[in-house]
Amino acid sequence: KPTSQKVKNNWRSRYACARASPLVCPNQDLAVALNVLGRSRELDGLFANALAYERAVAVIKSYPNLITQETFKRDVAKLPGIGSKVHAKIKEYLEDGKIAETESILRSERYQSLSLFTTVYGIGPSTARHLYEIGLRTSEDLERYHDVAPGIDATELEVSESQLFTPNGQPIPQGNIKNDGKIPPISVKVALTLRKDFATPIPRSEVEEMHRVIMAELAEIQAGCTSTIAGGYRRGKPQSNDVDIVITHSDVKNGAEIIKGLCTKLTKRLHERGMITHVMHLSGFHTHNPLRTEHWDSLEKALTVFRLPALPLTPRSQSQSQLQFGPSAGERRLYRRLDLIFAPPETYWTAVIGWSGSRLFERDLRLWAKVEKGMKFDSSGLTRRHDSKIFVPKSEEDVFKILGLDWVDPTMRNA
Ligand code: DGT
Ligand code: MG
Repeated sequence: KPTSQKVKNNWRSRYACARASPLVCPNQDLAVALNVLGRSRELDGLFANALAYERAVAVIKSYPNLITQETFKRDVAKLPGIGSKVHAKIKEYLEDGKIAETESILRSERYQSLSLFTTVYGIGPSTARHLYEIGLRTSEDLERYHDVAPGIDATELEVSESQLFTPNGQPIPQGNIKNDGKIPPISVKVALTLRKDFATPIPRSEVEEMHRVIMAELAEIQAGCTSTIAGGYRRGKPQSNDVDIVITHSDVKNGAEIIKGLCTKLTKRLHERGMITHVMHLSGFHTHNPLRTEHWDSLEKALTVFRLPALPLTPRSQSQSQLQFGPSAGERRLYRRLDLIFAPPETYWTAVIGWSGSRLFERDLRLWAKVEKGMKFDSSGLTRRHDSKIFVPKSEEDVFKILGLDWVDPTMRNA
């Protein structure tokens, strides 16, 4: 990264993409307390409300000083995104050291149940509310309702794994969640089975190991590919919920042609190796996915379930794994959510930015491009609106330059 381009401390901007947002900010406790309010609005389906809180939290995350009565009045109260409701909550926090509504939400059975239900892949806020309304509260209730064994977990998959495989990269619908007849990308039974694995955060070392293994497999099918681990990992999160890898080809001239169909080929290969066990989406076709309704780009991608092979039982690996704190030889590896995104060289950098997040940073990048620059930004490219002129950025820095934004390091995109 060029050190010459320093981040301008533009914390007053209304756009998250023009501010520096560290992973942990000087007002972290306040941000966390306000975030609970936003999350509860989201679980209640009040998305405009939730977004308002999300914006306010992001504004606070970029504020570089400790918020006190004085700095609140002087700076924070005047910032865009701090409306009257949030204003009152911050005031309360400064006076009492806590927000009463946050405390009561965290204690409430409804919030706890809805939060729990949405940890199951494919269950969004509206299905979660339905399950709550018909009387479900705990994970045991959820298991009983879906007729699966109490305490079911991923070890269940070991025996029946062969039938879960997805030949031709096609997802096999394994059942049906009773939410308006929509077929989930993976059955509720499988999702329940994977719930605990998915809820276990992925340490950076495992993200890197997955990336290594995947790129080695890709090199067997196609030489010359390059990649970036995007997502929360790139923003410096010590642990991630899933792994997002953006891939292109180093041949700038023929890369677009070379990567065509490569996503499907790689997915199949990883599937044959036993590493990809489920596919929720593969470029070319969409399965219904209630969690990703917002914004789709036109890149080839595979949204999958992935598992590293168990470490071999050799004396060498045993002594190695005693040294490293990782999994020991023969131990079950956890199932992980893996997204593979293929971009032609021309749109590689917009894809990398588009998949690095955070969600709000991306949202404001699109808004900034549209409102301030008359451009259209998304992971699959950068165009000028009035004449559809296509920009071809040569680097990540170039994207910021074209958009007229100061450089924001990925680790400062945690809006
Ligand atoms: P986490 O939860 O630790 O995985 O944290 P993130 O920030 O990696 O969250 P994730 O993986 O859901 O998303 C990473 C970024 O990728 C997000 O800021 C926006 C982008 N993204 C995710 N899903 C989609 C999608 O379906 N379409 C497009 N265009 N972008 C997406
Ligand atoms: Mg991610």
